[in-house]
Formats: sequence, C-alpha cells, structure tokens
Amino acid sequence: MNNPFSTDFISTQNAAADQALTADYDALANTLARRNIDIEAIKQQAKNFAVAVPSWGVGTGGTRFARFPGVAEPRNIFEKLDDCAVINQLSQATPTVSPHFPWDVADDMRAVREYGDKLGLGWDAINSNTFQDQSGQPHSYKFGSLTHTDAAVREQAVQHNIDCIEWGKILGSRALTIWVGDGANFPGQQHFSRALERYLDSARSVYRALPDDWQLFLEHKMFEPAFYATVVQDWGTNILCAMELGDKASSLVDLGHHAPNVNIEMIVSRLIQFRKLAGFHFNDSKYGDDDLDSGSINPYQLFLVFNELVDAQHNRVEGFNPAYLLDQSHNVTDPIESLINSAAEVQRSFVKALLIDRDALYGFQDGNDALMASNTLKLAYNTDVSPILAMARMEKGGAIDPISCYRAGHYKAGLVAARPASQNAGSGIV
Ligand SMILES: [Mn+2]
Repeated sequence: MNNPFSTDFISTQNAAADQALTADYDALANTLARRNIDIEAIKQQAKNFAVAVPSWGVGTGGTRFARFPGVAEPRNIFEKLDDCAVINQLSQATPTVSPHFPWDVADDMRAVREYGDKLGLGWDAINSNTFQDQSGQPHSYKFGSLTHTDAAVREQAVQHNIDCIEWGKILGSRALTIWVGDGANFPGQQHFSRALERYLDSARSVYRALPDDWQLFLEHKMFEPAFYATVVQDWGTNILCAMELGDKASSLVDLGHHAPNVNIEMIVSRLIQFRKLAGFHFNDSKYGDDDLDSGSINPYQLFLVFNELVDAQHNRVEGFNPAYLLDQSHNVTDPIESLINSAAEVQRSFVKALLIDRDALYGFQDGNDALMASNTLKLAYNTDVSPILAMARMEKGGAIDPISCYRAGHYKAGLVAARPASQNAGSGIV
C-alpha cells in the first residue's frame, strides 16, 4: 500500500507525545473504571469508527460571493485521493471516500478504483450533480432538474443519475445520494404539489435503475440556491418521498440543512424509529447552510445526535446501519486539516455517547427526574476522551497529534509546483 508518510516519520512524531499520552490514558482509565466503564472496550469501538471524506471537501469550497483558491489544491479525482489518503493515514478514521459526479469522472473509472485500492481507500455513497450545468449538456438546470416542468430536462437529470450508478458500480459503491437545488424564488413561481410529484416520478425512474444491493439516499435542504421554497425542503417531505419510493430509499440528514434551532437529534430518532435513516452529512452551522467544520459551533448538538445513534446501537434496532459522511466547505483553512479535525470531532461525539450510563438514564426518564437525566448526559459529554482517540489512532498507525504531524510533513509545500491554482476544482457547497 502506498502511504503518503513513512511509518518511521509518524513514529518519530509520535515519540514526542508518547509518554504524556500513556499517563493521560491511564488516568482516564481509572476515572472511567470508577463509573464501571472499561476503557479498552471503548477504545476498540473508537478504532472501529469510520466516517467518509467527501471528495469535494479536499478542495477549497468558496461561497456564492467568491472563491479564493487554496495552496496546491487537487485538480482531479486522483489528486483528491492523494489528499484523502493523508487524512486517513493520520486520523485512521476515514477509510472511504464519497465521490461527486461529474466532478470526479475520469476517462477510465477502473483506474480510479485501482488508485484508491493502492492508497487503501474504499468508496462510500456516490453523489449526483444536477444543480449546475456542465459544458455541452443539451438542457439547462436553471429552472430545475428532476422536477423541471419540461420532461426533456427531467429525462436528462434522470439519465445523469443512472450514469452515476454505473460509475459507482465500477468503484464498488453501494449507494447513490440525490440532492437537487430545485425550488422557487417567488411565491407562485412553482406549484408545490406538482413539483413534488415530478420529483417522485423522476426519483422512481432512478430507483428502478438501482442494483438490488444498493440504497438511495435522499437529501433535503431548507433553502439555497432557491430562496423561497425548495422542492425537498425538510425531513417531513424527505421521509414521505422515501416511503413512497420503497425500502431501498431512506432519508439523509445534513446537519446544516435545517432551520436554526431545529431539534435535529429528535429528527434522527424519528428516522431511526421508522427505519428510514440513511445517514449523515456531518458539518456545523451557525445561521444557514454554512458547511462549517463538524463540532466547531455546537458540539453538544453533535453529541446529542450520537446519543440517539448509540441508543439505537445499544437497543440493536433492526437494520440500523447509517452511513457517516462529512460534508463541509473550507474557505479559510487547509481542507486536509479541517477534515482531519472534523473526523476526530465526529469520532469524539460517538465515543462520548458510548460513556452514557443508559440504564441510569432510562431510570431517570421513567422516574421523571429531569435534572438527573440531563446530568447523566452531561457527565458523559464533559468527559475529555481525547486520550482514547489519540491512543486508538496511534495503535492503528496514525498520529497522536494529527495536525502537528501533518504540518511537520510539509505535504502541500511539496506539491505547489505540481498543482498550479485552478478556478474549477470540483468542489463547493452541497
Ligand atoms: Mn450535504
């Protein structure tokens, strides 16, 4: 396997923090033992945790105002995979990539798969793109794609999704995520129910093209690019569509695609209860679809989402197997650093949720002890699990401190000449 950094380099970097980590880990082991928690079992679950990196996330995203290219941005799927391999080697938590088509189409898709294999990277859900026009396409998506009033435009968008499935089959993916930017900017512009019916008709055509062992992930978004109404705007419309389409369709939750203050963890619970949780696009948000780094604004919300996920795992909910994917847009940071950080923050929320005393929580819930129920969650949330994350990383061959290790490796400085600035880097807010 072709690793970006040598084992020796990472070991040398880790040597500086090795002793302190062991001391911190042992101290935490004692703390957790007093709460009847076996740190080794928690560490094993941390090691098994994985979240997919979005191929578009390793490029600089930009906003609708401007895009400022980053240093040595990847220009194609092969260079994106190189960057994803850096993230995975140092974090040991991101073994798969979620590609975006047509941004990631290559002349030979088998070569893409082989390149990923050499880097030890597999493939998660693939993503279609009918929210922008590609050069040379016959019909424009200016007024919609899968929901367009013109059947010819809808057929073009359906065919693109079917093409995506074919590319995904070559890569070995098992799921297609659909997000459409379709919607309206003016009251009266669009007939709500007719637009949704057109969405369902188009989605049924895509659904029929799915291989037997594939899933269809439906993604909703409250606003943007349409600022008055989007066709699949919230989890209610999303789950209705998923139920209409069939068992292979389920609802994907992008944390940034809700109105401010929406109780996302409760939506997660409902989707789990009705077997319709596809998975996540993890990110964080302050005002709207900011696509900020996971856990950077509201880490407690991320923890509460994982409380629901770990609860489902604890109760062995039938068929529970959500896809974990990052979906962020990086404008002021090195995307590699942001994605390393974010993978660790998602993993941190998972590990903290494992520390919740569920029997005690259920007891407080049944006894209507609101304060102690809340405190039970807070006890887990306030526990610093950093030593568990670092130990899990180190034992798998990753870095104790991935960001400092990455900076010491001067990875991008070595690529500046090979990767000149490009305006079209196949990245953005989705
Ligand atoms: Mn998303």
